[in-house]
Amino acid sequence: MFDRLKSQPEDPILAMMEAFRADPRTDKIDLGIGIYRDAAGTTPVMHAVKTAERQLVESQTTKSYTALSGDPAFIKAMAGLVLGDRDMSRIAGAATVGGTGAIRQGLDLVRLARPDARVHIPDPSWPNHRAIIQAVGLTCVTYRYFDAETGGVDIDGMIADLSAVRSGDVVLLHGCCHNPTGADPNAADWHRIIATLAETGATVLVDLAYLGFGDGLDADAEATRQMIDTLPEVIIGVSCSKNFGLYRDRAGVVLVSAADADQARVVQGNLTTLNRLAYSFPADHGARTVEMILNDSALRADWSQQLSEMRGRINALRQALATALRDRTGSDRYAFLGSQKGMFSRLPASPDEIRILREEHGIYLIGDGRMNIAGLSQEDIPRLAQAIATVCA
Ligand code: PLP
Ligand code: TYF
Repeated sequence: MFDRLKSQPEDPILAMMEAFRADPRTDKIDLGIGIYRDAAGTTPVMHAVKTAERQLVESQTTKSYTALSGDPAFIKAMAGLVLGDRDMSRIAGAATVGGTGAIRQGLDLVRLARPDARVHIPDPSWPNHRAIIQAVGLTCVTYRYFDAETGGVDIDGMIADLSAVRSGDVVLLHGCCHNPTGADPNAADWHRIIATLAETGATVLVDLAYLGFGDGLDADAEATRQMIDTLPEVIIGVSCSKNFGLYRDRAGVVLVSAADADQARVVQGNLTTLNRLAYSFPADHGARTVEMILNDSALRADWSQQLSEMRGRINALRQALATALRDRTGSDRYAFLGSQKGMFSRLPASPDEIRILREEHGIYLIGDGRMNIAGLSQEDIPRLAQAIATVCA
């Protein structure tokens, strides 16, 4: 049996995490995997999470199974967080194993409905998107997205490619804080994107893994909300890993906006079945912690405040790095770092330059030049800027 197995390719991001761990240098800088770090270099358990977990330990009387689609109060609270006070009658939802589980269940739902669907992802995208699309047996194609010259979105190229999408296909969009480039469409761009999608009849899959890391919770949900208001079918994969700092507890939700309430009921049954086939009941601890925070005004305010401090730290690091690079290079070629959104930016560096940064300077980026800005400390910035100015042509 197992002699028939082929070795699997590594995830480039997780491979870089292992390489960093194995490096004995004490002054190494990890800008690889997308994990938020505070000024002390730690990934904190958020205050509201600690408080909610304490309350949960004290008050929980049973650990008996929840429902196949997870705790309904969690799904409702997450739907409220993402969609605001919209009518939920045509929304189906299921708790999942993190945002990855949400993307997986969303794509499996597509496979059940349209096994011949093509899924269009941005070029570039999170590597797991293509891997999961292919694993469920769907066809993966890319649309133009990033303009490496400006560090922004190639909106004309993107619109041209999306115009050619067929009805019955799926278009995957990063709802905010694009991974790996940090380049997000602006409000006018979103307007064009949504109008184009409305004409194609495609189903949209929104990946929301960084809600609250760009401009704020409501601002980051705005494009997704407009899609819900305009398009008949939208799938949303939401992760609680980054914005609640719950990474290993694996909390996430898949929300589906269907054409009407009857269709939403059928979708709900399919999501429930997909959970049963994959793992029966989804994990509850992280989901319940999130639900307790969102439904308690004091905990929610505390969480939202800490999230805005995290966002503020990332933005301050962006400004400081852009300024340090302007000073050292005497040019504005790195100004894009200051205006991009979320944790990531992509350095326009060759594979060789990225290797030199790693081998000679102990600075770990992903091979495509992606940097996790949230992995930096203010003290790292002069050394990082000097290294980039020295190594990159
Ligand atoms: N989608 C994107 C774009 C991501 O960067 C990530 C990574 O965290 C995920 C989905 C999945 O997140 P999770 O860790 O919750 O599975
Ligand atoms: O892009 C990142 O770094 C995060 C973490 O298979 C991650 O999204 C990376 C790879 C992966 C799962 C999570």
